[in-house]
Amino acid sequence: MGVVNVTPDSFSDGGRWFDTTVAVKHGLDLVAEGADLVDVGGESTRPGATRVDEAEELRRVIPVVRGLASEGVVVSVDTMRASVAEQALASGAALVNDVSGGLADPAMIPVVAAADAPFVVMHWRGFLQGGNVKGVYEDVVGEVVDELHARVEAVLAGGIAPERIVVDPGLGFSKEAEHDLALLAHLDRLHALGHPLLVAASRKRFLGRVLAGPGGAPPPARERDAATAAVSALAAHAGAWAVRVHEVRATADAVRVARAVEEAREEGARAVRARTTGTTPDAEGVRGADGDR
Ligand code: PMM
Repeated sequence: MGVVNVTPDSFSDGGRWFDTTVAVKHGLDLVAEGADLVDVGGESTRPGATRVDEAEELRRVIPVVRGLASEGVVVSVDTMRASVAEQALASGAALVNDVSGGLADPAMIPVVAAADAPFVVMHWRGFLQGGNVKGVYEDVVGEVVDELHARVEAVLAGGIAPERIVVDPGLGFSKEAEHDLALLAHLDRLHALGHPLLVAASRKRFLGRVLAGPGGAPPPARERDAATAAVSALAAHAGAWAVRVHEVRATADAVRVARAVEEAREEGARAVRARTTGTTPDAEGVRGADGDR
């Protein structure tokens, strides 16, 4: 999932894609680099950001959604507002990505349910006005899993079909670096919620912390893409459905390699099974004549 932030103030790429034509071109470039879908957002969610009003969010997002969808791009809309989600879906968006998991706007779940659209439910503990508040955990993985489970239940109760729900740990949202790393170390527990998993680590603060080392200065957001690609490989290996990134090429390569390694592991397991059961790997289709592997 490639990111197009149509904002003047996102922490990672603020202002670069603020113009509609430039934003659409950027989304198409991300697809050419390997993105399967493009996430379009018009409101920065960085800590302390002031909310944009509805009219301005619509003005930023809808033309970009329409422009990309008309080119055949699978578009996701990154919004906490039901009205923006509704108009984006009507303009060709295929998926709604709500960092509040439906908490910020009570009309969101009904709108998504009525459209029968896929819905990303992110772990969220509220607006982060005044810093990284509410980021206190005793057991971050357990608490995030439990809180996401509760949101999934609410979303299901609101009429969104189970197969439409994607879950996301919300890296960096009310979380310090050690929380983000613990969540990445235990993606299997998020996976166990039984829904496709989206991981959005791209350029985030915890990567800056890791790269800085003890006492060092974190590199700026745009110098965190190699680290992002590394997390993408790890997330893909852990079974993530998608990774949300600003720079697609490196991540697309990382995901391809992770997939190839996974396939080699599966082939190895098949070969071992074949040895112990007497069937040949070819008989199991490892190198099938139909060329489908
Ligand atoms: N993070 C940001 C924006 N949208 N959506 C999902 N599902 N998960 C996230 O972690 C997430 C998101 C903030 O990052 P940006 O400002 O670089 O887009």
